[in-house]
This record gives sequence, structure tokens and C-alpha cells, in this order.
Amino acid sequence: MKKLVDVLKKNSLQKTQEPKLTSRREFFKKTGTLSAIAATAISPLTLKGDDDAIIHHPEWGQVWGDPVTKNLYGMPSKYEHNNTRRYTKLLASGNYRASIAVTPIHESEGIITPNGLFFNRTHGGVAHIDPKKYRLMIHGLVKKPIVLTLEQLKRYPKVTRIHFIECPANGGQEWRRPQYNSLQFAKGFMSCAQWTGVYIKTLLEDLGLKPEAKWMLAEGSDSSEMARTVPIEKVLDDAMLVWGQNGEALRPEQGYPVRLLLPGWEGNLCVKWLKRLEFASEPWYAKEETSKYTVLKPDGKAIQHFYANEVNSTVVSPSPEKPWTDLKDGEIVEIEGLAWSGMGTITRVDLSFDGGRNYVEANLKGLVLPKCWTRWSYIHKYKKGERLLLTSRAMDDAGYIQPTIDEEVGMIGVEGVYHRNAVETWEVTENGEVNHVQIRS
Ligand SMILES: Nc1nc2c(c(=O)[nH]1)N[C@H]1C(S)=C(S)[C@@H](COP(=O)(O)O)O[C@H]1N2
Ligand SMILES: [Mo]
Repeated sequence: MKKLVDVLKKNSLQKTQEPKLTSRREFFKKTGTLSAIAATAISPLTLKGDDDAIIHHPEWGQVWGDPVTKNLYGMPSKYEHNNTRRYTKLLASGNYRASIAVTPIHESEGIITPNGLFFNRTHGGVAHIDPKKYRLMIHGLVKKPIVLTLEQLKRYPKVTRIHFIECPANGGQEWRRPQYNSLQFAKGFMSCAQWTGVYIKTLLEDLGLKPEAKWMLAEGSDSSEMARTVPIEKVLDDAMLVWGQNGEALRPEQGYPVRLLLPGWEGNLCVKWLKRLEFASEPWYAKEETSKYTVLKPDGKAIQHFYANEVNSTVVSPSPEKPWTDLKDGEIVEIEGLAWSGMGTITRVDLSFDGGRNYVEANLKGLVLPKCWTRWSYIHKYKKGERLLLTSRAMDDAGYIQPTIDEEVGMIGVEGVYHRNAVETWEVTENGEVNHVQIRS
């Protein structure tokens, strides 16, 4: 049995390609319980020779399999049919074209969201654009205004980056009390993908930005004609026009053929089905929508949020959808989660078993990249009958740390709608069920 524990250890330690490595020794420091549990057994599988699944030749090995030609664009196994985006009436405001479908974060592996599971928010339904008819107009305060075809746009030198997109309303229902006993619905207004496109600063080297330009308007060509205004500093920093999503063309839901990507900033600014960029000296406020989401305080003043999504984290496993009801006493289990910050790179994640009173440091796994989902874990020995309050708390290299909900409400003076990044808590009951709870003082 020691072997299985070793495998578990090794998997936790598997970190390839990342720029920021935590040392092996550091890892063991953070998961100090490991040495103590190394001798403990993981519940063994049935190996008595009475397991049908082992002694009989399985039915799928007795017949020819499907020809590959049956599914030229591959689909997940039919047994994975529950792993889908989900929606509710509540999120659709009575209109499924102007709706939101959330990502099954509890099923996510690593830090990439598959294209078919990427969360989707549309104000006017999903547009289907013929790439041959696609045009992008770039004008205003540039020396060389231009209209580009998709082919022409793709001729600029391109880059590939991994970034999350998060709607600032993610967790917005959870300010007062937990609304959804579900990770997917409480935190699924976000996804993370590998994007390919061109930095707008690269385009502007060709088009020549005039010095008076301080703002960029981006406008979509879908029925909502969503438009957003972006300060020039962000445009010249890391704003991208993207057409590639996880190694293929953007999905229609993500704005095929081209969308704006503002790494780390509010998802609503990442205009899809992009048709126009205009540079100007003053900001616009397009239609009824302002460029920043705000919340009214009781004194009638509006709270101005940051554009960036603040440092955040969640425990992914266990979660309401991934309970510990099957775990046996003394079993070794890997608690896993995600952390992300729109302001930089995750530097540390802490995990609490008592709702945030005491914390231990978790282990950052795999790639640790700026403005990107970061996976973290902690090896735990499960004690049957024990009630836990699992809370994670992340920090970023911009110097931010997740607040408690009391601290966050205290800071902005109201229970808000957008930009909730207070810590979340899962209650693990004596039976291993997992509930979404909120710890208030
Ligand atoms: N043209 C256009 N762009 C848009 C939207 C839209 O409705 N139309 N929705 C915005 C909102 S509110 C969010 S959160 C993100 C969602 O991106 P996704 O659907 O790719 O997840 O796209 C943004 N860009
Ligand atoms: Mo959004």
C-alpha cells in the first residue's frame, strides 16, 4: 500500500515547464502530514479474484471498435454526458438568448477549460459570422486607419497566452448568503484557455497611434452591438485580438472569428464578434451600458470598481458536486483548488479546515502564470465523522490577499453585486456531504 501513497505523492509533485517551482523540500514542509500518513493505507481495491471487471474479457474488447471516420471531429466519451455547461432561469432573466451558461469547474482538470465547456455570456444570442465576410475597422486617432479581413489580421506576428476570462458578476449572487449549493453555479462564470492572436500594440506599431489617443472603443457586431471603452495603458500593455482558442478557431460562443482579450480584466470588456476599434482622447459611454460596472451605495454615490478581477480562489475538490461520502476513515485524499488574479501571478494559497481561523500553506501545482488559473493542492488524511469548514485564501504578486466577506462588505460599505472575491467556505459534514456556507462574525 505504501506504493499507492508514493504514486499520490509523485502526482502531486509533477510539475513541468513552470517558471515558478516550489522546491521538493518546501512541498513536504507545506504538506507536513505526508510523512505521518506515508505508512497509512489507501482503501485497497478488491483484489480477491472475484471482481468481474477483472476476470472477464470486457465486451468492448470482443468486437471491432468504431472507425475513426465515424467521428471526424472527436467528442468526449458518451459516459461523460453529465460534464456540460449548465444554466438556470434565474441567470437567463427570462431570455435564453441573453443568458449565461456556467462552466463545470468541479470536473475541470489542470488549468485549461475545453472549448465546449467554456462559460458563455451573451446579451443578444450567439452570432454566426462568415469569416469571408468578416471585417475589422480600426480608426480614430491612428495615422493609418484601416479595414482588415480576417486573413490580413492573421498576418500580423502572433502570440499564444494562457489567461482566464471571468465575468465580474461571478459569485455575485453569494454576497448575502450562499445561493447555490454548487461550485458550478457559485463560481462558474469563468473559464481559462490558451488564446492565440496579436497584441494590439503590435498592430499599432504598423498603424501609428497618435499621442492624443487615451481611450479605445471596442464594438461587437452581434445583435447587442456591445461596446466597451478601454484605457490606452491597458491596450499598450497586454490587450490582444484573439482568433485561436485552445488550438483551434474561437468557438461561436466566444466571438468567432475575433474577440478582444484584456487579460485579467472584467469579462464584459472582452468584446466578442469584434467589428470596430476606435481610438480617441475621451472615453465613450456606449448606449445604456457604462464602461465600468458599479454599485450604488446608500448615500447615492456609486462605487467605482477596478477593471481587474481581484485575487480569488476556491476549493474544487471536495465541493458540493464532489463530496467525500465514499471516503473511508484514514484515507488519503488530495484537496484541490484553483486560484486566480487579474492583477498578476498567484504567489501563495492557504487552506483552512476551520472556516478561516487557522490556515496551512497549500502547494501550487503545474504552471503558475500571470492572470491565469493556478491549481493548488493539499494532501489530507480523512477522518470519518469529522466536520470541516474548508476555506481557501489566495495571494498575488501585486500584494493582494483575499478578504473575508465581512472585510469586503466593510470595505465597500454595501453587499455588492460585482467583484466579489471574499473567501468561500465548504462545510464537509460528518457524512462527507459538502455544503456551501458563509462565515460571518
Ligand atoms: N459582442 C459581445 N461581446 C461580449 C458580450 C456580448 O454579449 N456581446 N458579453 C460580454 C460578457 S458580459 C462577458 S462576461 C464575456 C463572456 O465571454 P464568454 O461568453 O466567451 O465566456 O463576453 C463579453 N463580451
Ligand atoms: Mo459578464
